[in-house]
Amino acid sequence: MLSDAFRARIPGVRCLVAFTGAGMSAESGVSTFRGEDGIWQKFKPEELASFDAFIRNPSLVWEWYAHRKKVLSSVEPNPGHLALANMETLFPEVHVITQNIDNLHRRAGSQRVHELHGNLQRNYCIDCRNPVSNEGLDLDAGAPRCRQCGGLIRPDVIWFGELLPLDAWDRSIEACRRADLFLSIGTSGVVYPAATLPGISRGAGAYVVEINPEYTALSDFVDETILGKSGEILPEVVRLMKIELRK
Ligand code: BV8
Ligand code: ZN
Repeated sequence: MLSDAFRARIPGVRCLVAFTGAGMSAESGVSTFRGEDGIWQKFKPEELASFDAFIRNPSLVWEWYAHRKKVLSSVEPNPGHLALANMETLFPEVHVITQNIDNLHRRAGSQRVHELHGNLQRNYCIDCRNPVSNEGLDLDAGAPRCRQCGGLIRPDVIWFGELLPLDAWDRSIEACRRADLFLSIGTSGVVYPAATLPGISRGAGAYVVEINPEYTALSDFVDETILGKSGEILPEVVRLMKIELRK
């Protein structure tokens, strides 16, 4: 499963970065975006995941996010999430940089999680920015209004055309530059600027390994691709890492 080059790197790893996308949560039952069953098959991203779409049709956008929030309350972290959390016991510094908004890395126990595209557990008022948790919302009552000022409440996620959270982005860039090993897991690598991270880390000297059942837009720019499902591959990678570290 692991190449000699990958095995050779493991003993010297001080900083490991795991960069994850929707495929990481596929085995938890959270659908991806661009696969054959992906949610973008039914909708176009611009139609839903943008501020303009939200202002044009708040109840349609809320219907989509309310559905995804309900899905998230019924899913669990899968063995891939748990394996990444376990890696924190093997190396001095492990960062999870995720494009996902499903909160599953935190629920799996990962401590250093950088959320580039926000988190579906959080919402805020577009006028007074009053934060509102999911518990404070009736997910079946259309687009909710702020109790303080009556403004529209939106999910705390980064839509197309919106800037990524600067602190999460800065910390991610810093971790990528320090990484000895960079795992790109379950992402098609088509959304920017997140998709620039593997190249930045490789340019700074990291060994970059992609884990995905198929080749992606990133495959030509990584050191190796392990074809398979992250929920199956990652526990095996942790088992082999432990053997290499005991030698
Ligand atoms: C930005 C949150 C600066 C919401 C998401 C014009 C104007 C402005 C910007 C742009 C523009 N043109 C292009 C851009 C940049 C744009 C962009 O990249 N567009 C792309 C589509 C071309 N980016 C932005 O707008 C970003 N902001 O640039 O700001 C700026 C600002 C103003 C003006 C100029 C510049 C913001 C991007 C963030 C968008 N928000 N999500 C929500 O979720 O509802 S993006 C969305 O895509 C998710 O976050 C998702 O994570 C992300 C990436 O997708 P993936 O995670 O890779 O998922 P995907 O389904 O594609 O792939 C799944 C993979 O898993 C597959 O490879 C599959 O094989 C694999 N898989 C399946 N099963 C498994 C598996 N792998 C492992 N195990 C399995 N079991
Ligand atoms: Zn308000």
